Amino acid sequence: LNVSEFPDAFADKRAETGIGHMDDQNDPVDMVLRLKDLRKAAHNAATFQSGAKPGRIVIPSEVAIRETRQIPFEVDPPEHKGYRDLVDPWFKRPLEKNYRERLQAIIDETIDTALAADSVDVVSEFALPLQSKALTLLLNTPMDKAQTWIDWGTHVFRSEDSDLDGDKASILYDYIDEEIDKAIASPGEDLYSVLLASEVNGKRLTKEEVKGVMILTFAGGRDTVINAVTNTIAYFSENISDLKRIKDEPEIVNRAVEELIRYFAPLTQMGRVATEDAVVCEHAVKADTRISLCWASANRDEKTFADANKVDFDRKVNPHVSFGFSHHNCLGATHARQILRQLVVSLAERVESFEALQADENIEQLGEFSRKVGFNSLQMRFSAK
Ligand code: HEM
Ligand code: EMZ
Repeated sequence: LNVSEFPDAFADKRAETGIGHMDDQNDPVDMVLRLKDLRKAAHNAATFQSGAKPGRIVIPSEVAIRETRQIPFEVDPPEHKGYRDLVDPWFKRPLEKNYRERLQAIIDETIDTALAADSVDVVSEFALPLQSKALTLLLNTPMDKAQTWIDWGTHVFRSEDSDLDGDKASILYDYIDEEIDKAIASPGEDLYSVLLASEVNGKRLTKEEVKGVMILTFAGGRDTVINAVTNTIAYFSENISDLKRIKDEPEIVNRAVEELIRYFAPLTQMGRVATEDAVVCEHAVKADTRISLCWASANRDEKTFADANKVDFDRKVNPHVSFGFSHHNCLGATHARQILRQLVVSLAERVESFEALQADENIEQLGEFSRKVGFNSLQMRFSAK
């Protein structure tokens, strides 16, 4: 088994033309593959908008299964700022001591379970429960809510047999509607209640807007975190000396986590819709067609990242775009980073080795490209120190 390698699917096209192409539900996508072009396009929200029809900037497009606009993700500047300023402080809470302590308890318990078992599926028995339990901290809801979310599986809009699962989406929408109604009936200290009591530009958020923030919080932070956690364990299983190094030099953990996130790029790409005829990397883009910002490709751009296919914890400059770039950079990054940092340190302290027993890779088919983004399942034996 080789589980620790995540090849660069875009190298040739990035060098040749800088633009890839894929078809998606009769709404094709021109993929921006070079870091410099990606940054320029991400900055230019007037020409490359996020606030198109809800679901359209996601690839695969969710237009067929979603009407609610995700906030602040599908809102452009200048309106974006009001929403972003509202939620920013809430999403910084993972830096607080109390939050970190409660997160540590969740991580400890997850590692205990893995060490006690003969083997575990890292996706469904490690990363998924860890992500779901950690999300109760971010939402400030009771821990017992996590079981419901675990039962939904790894993606709220996708299932093993379908990239767009409308039935699954309805379960999420109905759940959020119910939780919003409960928060209206008896407000608490949770994210639903806080949003319901908030104003943006002097106006109370509507129920639909609150729903838009909550859908995004459930969807955006799910398979991304699950892939990041699973891939981290896959990486260390075949590079155990790197984990031993963290034990000896825990001060490098932040750099190590950034490098792992660069390498994995858990979200491959995100779309934008051209508001006018435009040019990207000498390529004509017609008004009302889609481009994508391909984070995964830009992270391997040799012009910025020497030896880009190598995981190097000593990489000094690491301007990766795994968490996006410009206005819409990831709101959940503080939470995701905190999970990964504490997880890596804890694994370094407690785990002697990992043995991969069986792997089913999750390969995305993106037109001319296929990219390994993570695993559908990964059976592993954890051995204690
Ligand atoms: C935005 C990646 C975890 C919530 C983004 C963007 C990327 C990204 C690339 C930019 C999208 C764009 O420009 O259109 C990731 C990765 C994660 C992760 C790789 C894990 C390793 C999370 C978590 C949450 C979250 C845990 C919350 C629970 C969001 C939100 C936005 C966002 C709300 C939109 C921000 C805005 O529009 O201003 N994420 N994400 N993400 N992410 Fe994450
Ligand atoms: C959307 C997206 C957010 C989308 C920043 O990314 O994540 C995807 O996994 C979801 O399917 O709806 O939330």
